[in-house]
Amino acid sequence: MTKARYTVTAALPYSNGPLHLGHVAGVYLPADIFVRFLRLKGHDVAFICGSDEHGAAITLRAKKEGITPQEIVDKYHRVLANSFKNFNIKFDIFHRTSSELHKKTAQEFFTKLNAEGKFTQLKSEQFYDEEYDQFLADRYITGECPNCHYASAYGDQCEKCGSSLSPSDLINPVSTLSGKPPKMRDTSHWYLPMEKHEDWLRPWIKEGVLDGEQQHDPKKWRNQVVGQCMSWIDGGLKPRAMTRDLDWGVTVPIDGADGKVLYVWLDAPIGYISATKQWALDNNKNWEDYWKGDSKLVHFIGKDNIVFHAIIFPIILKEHGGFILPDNVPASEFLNLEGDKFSTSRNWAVWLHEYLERYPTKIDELKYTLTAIAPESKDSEFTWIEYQNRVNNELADVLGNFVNRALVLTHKYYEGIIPEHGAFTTEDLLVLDTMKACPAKIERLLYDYKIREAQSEAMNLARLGNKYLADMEPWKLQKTDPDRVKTIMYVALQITGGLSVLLEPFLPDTAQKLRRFLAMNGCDWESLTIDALIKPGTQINSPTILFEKIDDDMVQYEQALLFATKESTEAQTVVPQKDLVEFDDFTKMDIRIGTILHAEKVKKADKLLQLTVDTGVDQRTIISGIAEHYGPEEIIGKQVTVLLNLAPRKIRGVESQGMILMAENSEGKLCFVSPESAIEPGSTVR
Ligand code: B3M
Ligand code: ZN
Repeated sequence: MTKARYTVTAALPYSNGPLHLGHVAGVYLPADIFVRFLRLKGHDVAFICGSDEHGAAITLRAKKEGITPQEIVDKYHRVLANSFKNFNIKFDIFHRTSSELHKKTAQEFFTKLNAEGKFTQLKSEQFYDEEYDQFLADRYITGECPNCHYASAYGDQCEKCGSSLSPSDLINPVSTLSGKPPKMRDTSHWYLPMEKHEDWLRPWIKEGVLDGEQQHDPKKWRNQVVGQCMSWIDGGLKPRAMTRDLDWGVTVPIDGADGKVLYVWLDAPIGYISATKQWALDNNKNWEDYWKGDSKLVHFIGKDNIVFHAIIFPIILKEHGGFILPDNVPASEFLNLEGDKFSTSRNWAVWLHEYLERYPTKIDELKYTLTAIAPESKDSEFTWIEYQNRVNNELADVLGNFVNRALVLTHKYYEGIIPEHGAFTTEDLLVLDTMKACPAKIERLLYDYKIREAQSEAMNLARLGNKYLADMEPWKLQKTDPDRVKTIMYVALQITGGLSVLLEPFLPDTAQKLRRFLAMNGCDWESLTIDALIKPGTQINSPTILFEKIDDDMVQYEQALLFATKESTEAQTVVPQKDLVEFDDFTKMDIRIGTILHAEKVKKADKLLQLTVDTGVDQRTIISGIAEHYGPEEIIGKQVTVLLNLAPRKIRGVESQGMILMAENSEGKLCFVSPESAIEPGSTVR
């Protein structure tokens, strides 16, 4: 039977920043393990990735760093590609969505779908920055989150509570360009009428059935993936705009679409196809074999990308026609870090490229730990203590110790020549049989995307070997029964050979080292089931230490670094000082202490309270936007700071005569500025 062909993709990272361990544990490492395993099993695989170089994520970063979007994507494409290379994550290609081939491919998709009437063109109103003369992408608008009231939520998402938003949901939206409230303006876009696709999506996702044919095994899809898709579909799919008003991206290839680019979530997944095309060109392959033939398409992603890969992209592929749909979308949950979410903006992260700079030789140590704690079915957490424990107690004390004993004793007793064995005892046979059963067991787990469990199975063999040597104590027996020791060492060396194969997908550098020690050539997954994986009489090489222990200093250093960067970024969130003003300007403001006499909610305005304040000068009405922070009852009698001579303004039909001054922290929390102890109303503040 010929082996299935696979097209495996790993989410294209935005080319606007480096990778942190959360990305690695959730997407790139499991994908790499899966692909290495497939290759060992003899499957034909295309392993595809690249950088996602369009969208507002890029232009915003460019603005922040004060360079052009092109410079940003060039810079981070290099950083990303290097990190993958140095971490020994081996894509067949790491392509770019800014390439000409990609633009052409994405435009062809759009043109075909548009010509066939698969989009609907709709007019809508969209936020516009009049000062900058441009429409604002969702990310270019910030404001207060309607759910958790975080002050700096984005137009598409609140990073605090995680809810997805649209710009019009935000309270008091402002443009991140001018800092001013944006205006609504008419625009028109091409929409994908997703609601038309609910009927085939349901059975395809839930049962794996498409047009009456069994296409994939739904039991292999992770619960959270099916769950998230079904809740989207059950909530009713809506038309989604496939174009954007933005000056960075793949231009919409149609007359009358000036200033418009393809929506980044239309363009990016097509990037998998254009990357495959480029790889095929470079390697004398046929890209269509991997997208149109009988290949199994597998998308490794994080959970925030599920709907794009399991709903939107499949719709696009199906509408285009001729393409395969994903066989599986193994999405990960999130990895947390030392008790908190990874956060790029707060710099709460361990960056892969920095880890690799500091510990260029500790690659498999990190791979092992990240796979052992991989957030496969629920969120999980990385801590430096866990890393230390995994490396010291598992890699060094179990795997390293076992291999070292087996090899060192072979050199000591037999000058490095693998001995012949005598009759096997039940213990010997148990160990050998367990090893023979390993490939099938691990294989089943890997084909089911249970990568974490698969690694733990492979490590169990090292555990068994380590225990076997500890129980047999060949170092004691050597004086009394050297023949028996030959058999023990033979068994231990077979297990070492077995590990050099089983660990290959997970710890490729270590597995290769083991094979070098054992003078094995090649790595054959099926070889474990045969007797004598390595033949007696083989001369093996001297071992070196596999894993050095992680000392407390390293752990403390890393923890300190993490907490220090967090503190310094938190310090940066303080609003910078404004331009200087003259003293005369300041004295123009009449600021006094007043007492709140009465407070009530303003009808149909969630944020506003109407206050009556004794200012010492008079009793006046002030409308204040504090209703989400204080209830009317709790502030009556409170002494507050009031700007008295602010020109009166009508708010919700009521004239507000002044302003209550509030202190606001970086998260938008408001509190009163009040005198230390009671003071007469009208006292001036200077
Ligand atoms: N660039 C989004 C992300 O990093 C994204 C994935 C694209 S995959 C086609 O979350
Ligand atoms: Zn929120």
